[in-house]
Amino acid sequence: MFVVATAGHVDHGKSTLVRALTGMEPDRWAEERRRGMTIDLGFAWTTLPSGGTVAFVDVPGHERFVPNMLAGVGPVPAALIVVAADEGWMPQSAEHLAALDALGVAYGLLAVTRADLADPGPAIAHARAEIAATSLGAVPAVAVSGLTGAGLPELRAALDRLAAQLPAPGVDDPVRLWVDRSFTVRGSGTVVTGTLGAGRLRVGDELELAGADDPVRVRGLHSLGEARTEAAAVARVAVNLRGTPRDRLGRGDALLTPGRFHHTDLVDVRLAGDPAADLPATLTLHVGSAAVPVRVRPLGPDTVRLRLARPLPLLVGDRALLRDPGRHHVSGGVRVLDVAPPPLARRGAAAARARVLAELDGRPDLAGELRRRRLIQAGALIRMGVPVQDGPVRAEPADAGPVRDAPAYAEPVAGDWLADPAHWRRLGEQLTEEVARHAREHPLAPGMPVDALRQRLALPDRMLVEALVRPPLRVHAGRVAAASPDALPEPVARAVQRVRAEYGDRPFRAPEADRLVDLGLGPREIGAAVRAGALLRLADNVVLLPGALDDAVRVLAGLPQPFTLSAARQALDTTRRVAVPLLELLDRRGATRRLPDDARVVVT
Ligand SMILES: Nc1nc2c(ncn2[C@@H]2O[C@H](COP(=O)(O)OP(=O)(O)OP(=O)(O)O)[C@@H](O)[C@H]2O)c(=O)[nH]1
Ligand SMILES: [Mg+2]
Repeated sequence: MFVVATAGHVDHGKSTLVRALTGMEPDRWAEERRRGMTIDLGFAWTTLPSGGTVAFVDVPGHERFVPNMLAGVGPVPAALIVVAADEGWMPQSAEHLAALDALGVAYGLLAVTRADLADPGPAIAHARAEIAATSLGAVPAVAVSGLTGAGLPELRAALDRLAAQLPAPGVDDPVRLWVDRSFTVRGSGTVVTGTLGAGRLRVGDELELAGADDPVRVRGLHSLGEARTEAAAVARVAVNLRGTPRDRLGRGDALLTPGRFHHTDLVDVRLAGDPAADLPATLTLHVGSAAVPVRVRPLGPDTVRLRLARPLPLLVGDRALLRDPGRHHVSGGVRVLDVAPPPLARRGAAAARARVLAELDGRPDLAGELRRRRLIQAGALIRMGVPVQDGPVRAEPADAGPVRDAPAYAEPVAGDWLADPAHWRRLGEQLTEEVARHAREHPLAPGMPVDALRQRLALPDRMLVEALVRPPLRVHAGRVAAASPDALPEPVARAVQRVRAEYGDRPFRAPEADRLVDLGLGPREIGAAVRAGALLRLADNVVLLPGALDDAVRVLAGLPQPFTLSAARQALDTTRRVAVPLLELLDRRGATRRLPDDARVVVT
């Protein structure tokens, strides 16, 4: 299926043409039929000569109903522009065309209707010239009469050719279904309709609805009047929602694949074409089927910041339209550059931001996003419309070209955190410096707490601190410190050296308490040396050199088993002060076992 929206001045024969092509009535309301004028969107479809299906979104031409028209064309990438042969190009012909241009619609057809009333030649020439100057470019033109049926076969063939040109939809992309109608069906509840431009919907799916805490559930699906279990883009769909009251949603809301869209009320955008210098401070932003008042803050020559009156699920690269509802005037198209822009608090921030925006073109750019954001979770980027790994790239209008040279994949640095490589390197260096500075200022502390580092480096997650730690640094017990004893503060290292020199040949003699004081080894210094593996602590103020445990086991194994404390003390040539805690430590480590009579054996 492909979907085409009509466009054109009031009374130029859009609905008549749709009716003649499909045999269906696009004017759904009695009031429309009574007044002979379309007020709201109409929907109809037919089979083309190729066997394919075309669905029409028929829009009103009257200037009062331009917002309805925009809700219809917003999600639709192709247009059937209708001009009456006897009236020619008119104000809403121009406004509708400006809207299509602003939205970047690149596929279309011109139908000059009422060709039974006047020579269609001049209207065709004028309209084609106007259209050629827009995103639609040169379009095929067909002269028709909705009254006599002349030209309809040619128009059907032209619709088939148009369908063949349209880019294939991303059927695996996330769903963003802009609601254009909602109503209640007795016995079924709330039903919404829309044009599914990408992705697929299935009965039973859970979808996200902006502003709702709970997901909504698809209870039933219809497309072209028939019940389906699944509908894939492109399609007109009617979605029956389970347990969602009718007043919870309506035109301008969107049903979304959960977790794939960022709801934003602040976007930086580029104005298309030659932006008017005097853009009003408040305008209406039209995107998808939504129309939201916005405040406009100029940034660069063609870039502005928009503050939306309510958040919308927007993606980088989205096309939208700004309109001045008071003046019945399309101010122009915009392309979304950033859906999570930084606040502009500091002096000069707006100018700096304008320079950044000058470099952006609305094409998702992973490397650029990482450079600007430095550190971000992959999920957050995906919700902005920036793919973080190889995958289907969103269908782009013809002018957008291929996605620029950017790494198609970024390796997370921790969890799902992605980092700009240069920033990550700098953070690593900063961490090393912070740990060294901390060690200088607190020489006896067992390293710098991970949380203190997280704060110093302004990191959002402890996990990132731990991922930044590289040898010789290591994380131990919530602190980051050098792993090697070489990192001992100089006086402690010297004291340990003295202990080694004095006690190296009497490995089971521990320095007396007053000797430790002489050496400058207080409890904190001993703690630092023990953590660095330079000393072994048996009890308060009882330390040996590392390796003493293994040596002791060797000596004790040479004794007749079991052995007493006194035998051990003599064999080790030491005192009770050392022997008692030493044996207890060996017991705890399972190297010796204490028997009921207090004798011990070496466990082999
Ligand atoms: N003679 C002749 N009359 C036509 C033709 N197409 C439409 N009309 C008449 O023109 C009038 C307007 O036609 P619609 O189809 O309602 O026009 P529209 O563009 O849908 O109008 P809006 O939806 O209100 O913008 C009706 O009276 C139609 O009967 C045509 O090809 N030939
Ligand atoms: Mg109509």
